Amino acid sequence: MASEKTTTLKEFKDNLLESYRKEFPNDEPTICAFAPGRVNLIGEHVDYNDGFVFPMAIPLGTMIIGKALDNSTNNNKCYIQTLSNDVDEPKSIEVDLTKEISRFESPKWANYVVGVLALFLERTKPEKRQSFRIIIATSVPIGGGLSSSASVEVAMCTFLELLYQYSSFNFQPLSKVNKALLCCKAEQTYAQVPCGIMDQYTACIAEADHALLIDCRNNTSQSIPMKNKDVCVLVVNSNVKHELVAGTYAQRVQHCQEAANILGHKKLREVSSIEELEKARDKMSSVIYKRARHAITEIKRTEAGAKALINNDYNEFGRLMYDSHESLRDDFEVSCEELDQLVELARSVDGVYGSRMTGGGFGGCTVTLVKKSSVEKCIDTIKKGYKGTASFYEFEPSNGTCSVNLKKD
Ligand code: GAF
Repeated sequence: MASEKTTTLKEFKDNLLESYRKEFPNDEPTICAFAPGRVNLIGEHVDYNDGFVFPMAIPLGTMIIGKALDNSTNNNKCYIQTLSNDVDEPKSIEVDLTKEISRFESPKWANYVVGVLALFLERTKPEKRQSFRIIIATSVPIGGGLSSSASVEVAMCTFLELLYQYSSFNFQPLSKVNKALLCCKAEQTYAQVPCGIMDQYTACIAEADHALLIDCRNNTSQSIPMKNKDVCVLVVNSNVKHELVAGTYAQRVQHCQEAANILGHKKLREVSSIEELEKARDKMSSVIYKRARHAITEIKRTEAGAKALINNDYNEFGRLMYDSHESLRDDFEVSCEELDQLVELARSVDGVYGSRMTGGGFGGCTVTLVKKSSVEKCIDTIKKGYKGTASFYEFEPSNGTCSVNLKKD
């Protein structure tokens, strides 16, 4: 098989349970929480412009296993450990629940977890704070543009919901949308990435066999069936991570806001048409103009893409994917040589409907819509032509976050 094998949730849970038991013998965990990563089919860099995005959850994600601890014997401490091999910083941290929970300078991964913990406590105001121990594992490639960070945040929030359901009588669960908003805020404030809502929303709300058309202006969505046994969503990881990412993302957010301000709108979503931008072209620098042109056209492409998929018009959807890639490459300038090469190689194969970079950019993955019968050919062509070493995933649209009471399991 040319694509990577995806472990089932059961295998993932069994492996993590084994690691937990090795680390903490005779101390059985009680809660298991999972949240998926996502692949965005179209609608890139428009969530923070209040636009439409069209992602689906993938069967890779983050799993957290753990248990409540006795507050008094543990001095109100929480013990948090990651099993990720991708982090070269310390793999465990402690949090004191009697103190204010502030962000970590290091390890960086800790902020995705403690950010959610801090905001969860602030939002739900439980009658008492509960100590716990957790270990975290993720199957989403880090820095691959498949939203590993949101999967950690949402898995953490799901873990906390179950922890507090068990330990507090008055605990009021969060709505799915509020949960996504909380996790998004944790990323913005603790990890300090000014991201939009797409990744956390998908991890909370996605449904198996459906893609999600999310309207990021009012945080509502429509699940669109995406099960066709003849069509495959092929995700190709370029396995490159360029250094540029963090600062450049924030800069793109700022460029879009600048354009919206010049046009007299709160967000670029409010721009009625590309003509409105053209009329104001001499009021902005060419860079700001190009950023705005990407966002405005990408929002329209995403709405059109969802319609095409509803009509099973894969040719039209594929055409929009190529346009999206070109706009991200030329106007938004977030692609890179490797991603461009992957898209062009896919494009050369008969049976490929469309292909584009997916996620924040500067490395990471492409997403390709391809006839099932042409998948092997597509993988082969990329393997032969790509200048690096790529990994391949065939993804089915998956469910959002879930949790299990391990005691009942
Ligand atoms: C990252 C962000 F977290 C998302 O909010 C989104 O902006 C995406 O990049 C680009 O579409 O995943």
